[in-house]
Amino acid sequence: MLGSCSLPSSLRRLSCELVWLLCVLQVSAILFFYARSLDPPSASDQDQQENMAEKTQERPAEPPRGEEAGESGDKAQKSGGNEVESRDKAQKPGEKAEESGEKAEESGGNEVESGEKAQKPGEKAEESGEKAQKPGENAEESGENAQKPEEKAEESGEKAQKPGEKAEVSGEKAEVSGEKAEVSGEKAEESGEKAQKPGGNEVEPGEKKLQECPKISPLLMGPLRVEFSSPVKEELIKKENPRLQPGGRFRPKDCVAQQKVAIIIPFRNREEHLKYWLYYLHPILQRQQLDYGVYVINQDGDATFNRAKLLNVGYTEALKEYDYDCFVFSDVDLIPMDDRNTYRCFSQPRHLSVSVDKFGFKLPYIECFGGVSSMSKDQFLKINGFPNNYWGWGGEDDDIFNRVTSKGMTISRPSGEIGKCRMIRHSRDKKNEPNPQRFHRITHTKETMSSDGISSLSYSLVKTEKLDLYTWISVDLGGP
Ligand code: UDH
Ligand code: MN
Repeated sequence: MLGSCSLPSSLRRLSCELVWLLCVLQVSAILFFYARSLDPPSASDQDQQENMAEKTQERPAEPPRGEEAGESGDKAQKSGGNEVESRDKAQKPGEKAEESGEKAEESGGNEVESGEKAQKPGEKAEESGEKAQKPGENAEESGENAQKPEEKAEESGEKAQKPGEKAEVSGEKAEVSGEKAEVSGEKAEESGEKAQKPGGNEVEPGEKKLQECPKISPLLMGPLRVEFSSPVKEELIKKENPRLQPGGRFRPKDCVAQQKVAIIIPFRNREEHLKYWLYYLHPILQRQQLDYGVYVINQDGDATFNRAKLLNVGYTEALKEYDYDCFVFSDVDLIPMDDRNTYRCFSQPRHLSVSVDKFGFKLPYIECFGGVSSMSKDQFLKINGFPNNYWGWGGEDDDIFNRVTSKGMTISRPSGEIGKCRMIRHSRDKKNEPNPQRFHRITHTKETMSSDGISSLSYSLVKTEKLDLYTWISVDLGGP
């Protein structure tokens, strides 16, 4: 046995008890630590971990680069209260869009995009589901930095900001090499108009003699953002176009414009559309370095609408005011999406609204000449202007097409890319129902065009007014 057992019995008992006590303590200690290792984490540990997890989840995502300076959140909202993606920046109408490397092109004739569907003249394609967007940004005065026109507009999911918000500008200088292609080969095709000489060649002593503006404006920007979700106020348009003269007139201050362009808008009861048109077009036309005036030709009264006759009136009235050599005829609801689509005249009558969103950005049919078109004075007179007897919707544009081709001219068009436009969504206007006679009439253009046109135009002028942003001409056209 053990040596301790040889001690006196009291001592022996004591030492045995101590050994026993130690054993008990040791076992309890082992049991304690073992039990602890099996326990779930304490409440405090768990809280800590969950809080950590929550914090990680709740932590707001990092704002996209560049937004810290107040661009995200509530600022990134339409004036109508609809949210826009906070990372998207506002753009001025005519401001930079994303780069695509696409080159400007000039189709130079009747060429259209591949894949387009031919349709009968007189019929129009159905709407394709136009994407509403908000007005772009502040108009830009000519002379500001612009960007490469080769840059392509962001097409999908593109958002803008409410009118008046600052746009992101890439800082690149305007460079229009992309447009060279658009007008290449057109030198000989030019409408032959002589450049307007500054002050009729008279230069005051000390006055700087102005050079002719370059063939391609260095101020062009290329693809633009265009959208119509926030209404535009006239005051804003005025503020953003401080260089406009009464009547919506403008001429470049640093050079003599290549062409004097009257822009004619057929109109009745489309005030909201007109504001968008002015908002987007004035800055574009100024960047295009045109000597231009805007004429809104209002059909007074409630007789059936007559678009072509209004255009004839516009031609006549504009010429009473200034020696225009080019006429652009534009629906009030069509906005170009690229400022390289120059609102000027070419060697052949030009169709400018080549690819409209409403028609899936395709030319609805090859003979299409509606929407926005341009003609020099000579071209217009050659076809005896437009027909006066198309009352109601449709057919008049096809008649004009027939007039052009019957006189041996062709239709010039920008490329499908440069010719992109948006149409403001609208329903059919009262007193502009489809004209049932249109199919018949367009088969007789050749016979009727010499007697029906600018030569036979008659109307009564109701009012002419030079407003800040346009010249308002209200006329009574009579009726069918
Ligand atoms: N216009 C007016 N007021 C009118 C009618 C026409 O100002 O009451 C002018 C305006 O410039 C317009 C142009 O004439 O842009 C051409 O008319 P439109 O816009 O009615 O022609 P569009 O080819 O016709 O757009 C589409 C008919 C509506 C179909 C709606 C189906 N969803
Ligand atoms: Mn329309």
